[in-house]
Amino acid sequence: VIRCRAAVAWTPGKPLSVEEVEVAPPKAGEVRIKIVATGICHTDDHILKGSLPNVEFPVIPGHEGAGIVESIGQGVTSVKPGDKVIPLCLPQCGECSFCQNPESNCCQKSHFSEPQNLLPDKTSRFSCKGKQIHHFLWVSTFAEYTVVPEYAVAKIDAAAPLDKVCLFGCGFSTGYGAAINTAKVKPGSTCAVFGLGGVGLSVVMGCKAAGASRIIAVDINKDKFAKAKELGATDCVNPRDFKKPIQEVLTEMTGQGVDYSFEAIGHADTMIAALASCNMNTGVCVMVGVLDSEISIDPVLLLTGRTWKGTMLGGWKTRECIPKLVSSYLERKFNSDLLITHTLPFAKVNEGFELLRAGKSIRTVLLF
Ligand code: COD
Ligand code: ZN
Repeated sequence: VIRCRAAVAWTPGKPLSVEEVEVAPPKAGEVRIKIVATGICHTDDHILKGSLPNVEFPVIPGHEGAGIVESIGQGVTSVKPGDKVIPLCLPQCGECSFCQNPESNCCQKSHFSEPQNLLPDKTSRFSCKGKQIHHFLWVSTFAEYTVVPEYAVAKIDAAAPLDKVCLFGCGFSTGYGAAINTAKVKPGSTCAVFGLGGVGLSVVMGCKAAGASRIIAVDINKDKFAKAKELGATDCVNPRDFKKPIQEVLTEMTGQGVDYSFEAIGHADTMIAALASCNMNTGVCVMVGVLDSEISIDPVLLLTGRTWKGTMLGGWKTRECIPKLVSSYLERKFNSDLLITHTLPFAKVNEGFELLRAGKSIRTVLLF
């Protein structure tokens, strides 16, 4: 058993509490990882608020980390102690029908099929003050050591800087893949990206890499626009600057509406606006954000031919593709470092959340 620091969410609505926790050794088929760096994603804030379904308290959040294998359980063959890895909040078991389908990445061992609050044997490896602590999406990267199933670990290049590639555990991969894999943005096309956080700005990078000729970035916080332009946005629009609905503004700007729209905020109204912003016939709208409520839409929006899709971790088959993305990063095919605005010691995790809520950070990376 290892004793180390972790940030525990004891109940919804309270800040995280940095505690000493016990982390049990990995059982058969599991890997214990020393987390070196972890990003703060808005989804972690949803946990703290208690607004994410199927999460059980007390819990150790965090799902955007990178680290080094400390020890392995019986039967683990794909990684060994000392390997650099990214724990995967979307696993790739390799055996289910979705893993075997080349078109899909939503492994049936994902949290959506069965809550991942405990490891597959239905026990936790974490305890604190005599209490069992739950895992989050198995990965719980706000802990100095964490235990995950082997099929939720991606081995990456030994040269990868862990304080940078931790973003590939969620934000960068989700946004970049939403453009490249889910929307399959074509060269010369027009795109609109709603929400310029770490995820939305990664969508902007994906649209640019795919050769989009116009990328319209939409946010109510104009302080996000400079970074969006740096990453490839050609126009920046603040919905609050207009009286008419943003979908009308975008339709006027583009004639018929954009070819591809993306929602990376997680609100019902912006999801409908994003859908209505892509052109009525061949337009494709990708939902990246998780909803805070249900939505109802006019079916005519789809009847005319629009496509409305969602994406899980950008459509990447995680164990296979995340290491390749890391290699592309090392070859400087894109610069995801630009998303990191703050780096803080782990003890300042709550300060990191304050920066996110205040709209002052894109990604804060916490270092153990
Ligand atoms: N109109 C325009 N922009 C808005 C509005 C609005 N009404 N409201 C908020 N925004 C902007 C904010 O100013 C901010 O710039 C941006 O939206 C949101 O950015 P962040 O930094 O708060 O959030 P991210 O990028 O870390 O995460 C956004 C998600 C939508 C991905 C996240 O909240 C979410 O829903 N995650 C679950 C879905 C998912 O795919 N998860 C993958 C694993 S996490
Ligand atoms: Zn995330």
